Amino acid sequence: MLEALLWDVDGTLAETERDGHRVAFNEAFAEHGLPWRWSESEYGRLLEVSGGRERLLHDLAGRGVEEPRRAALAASLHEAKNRAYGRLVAAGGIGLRPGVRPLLEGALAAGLRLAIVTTTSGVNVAALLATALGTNWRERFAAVIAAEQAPRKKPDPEAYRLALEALGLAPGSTLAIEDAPAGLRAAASAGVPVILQRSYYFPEAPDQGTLAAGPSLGDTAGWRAPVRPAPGPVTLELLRAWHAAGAPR
Ligand code: XBP
Repeated sequence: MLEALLWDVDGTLAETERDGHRVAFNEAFAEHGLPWRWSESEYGRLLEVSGGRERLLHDLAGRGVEEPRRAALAASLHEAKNRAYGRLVAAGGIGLRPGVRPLLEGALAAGLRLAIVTTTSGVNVAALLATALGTNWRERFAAVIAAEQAPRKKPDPEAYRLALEALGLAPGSTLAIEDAPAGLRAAASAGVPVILQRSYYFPEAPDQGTLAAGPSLGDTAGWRAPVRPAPGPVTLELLRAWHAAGAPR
């Protein structure tokens, strides 16, 4: 029986990367007097590295920035990026993706529990959700596992294992909603069944092993799923049916 929904954040709850984190990284570069900026396509390639600080370290290494300056610069840039991201989302720049809010509300009304399972810093999760759901956003979630709780980032399953532990649930009673290959791998390694909602940067993430995969929770069109959906948004009833039907492919 389905008892909890485990939500990835970036790309899944909201399209935060291109117009959120990327723009904020570029503001941080400008603030530090650095001449380079990450283009949309370059940032897409950099998303193969999970975690904003790790992404910076990777990029700085490629630009020949040596240790110990590399680590100090990455830390300072990451702090500046998170401040810029906070300002950007507080200004209402990034909303929840279609279909997400009704699913969150429907799940809570039906007595399911919600968890956040992300490799993003907690401060960024809080900034996004306080704007999208209100300052009492935290009350909706039985567990919030972010970068501080799970330093081994996706595709490592640590964040999912910690979420299951916090909820006291077996993986089979939960369902992860993810968008990126690293997230799919993290959930699968923890034994958590996954729904793949495709995102701007991962339109072609391989869907092997997922219960269902499609473009948007806001519309069942284009979904590959074990139970044929009626037209309209992806509902909690549908998620329950997919979960019940679901031996992963
Ligand atoms: C997405 C990430 C994050 C964000 C930036 O995580 O990899 O690194 O791009 O956030 P998820 P930070 O898909 O698990 O939500 O700078 O806070 O790392």
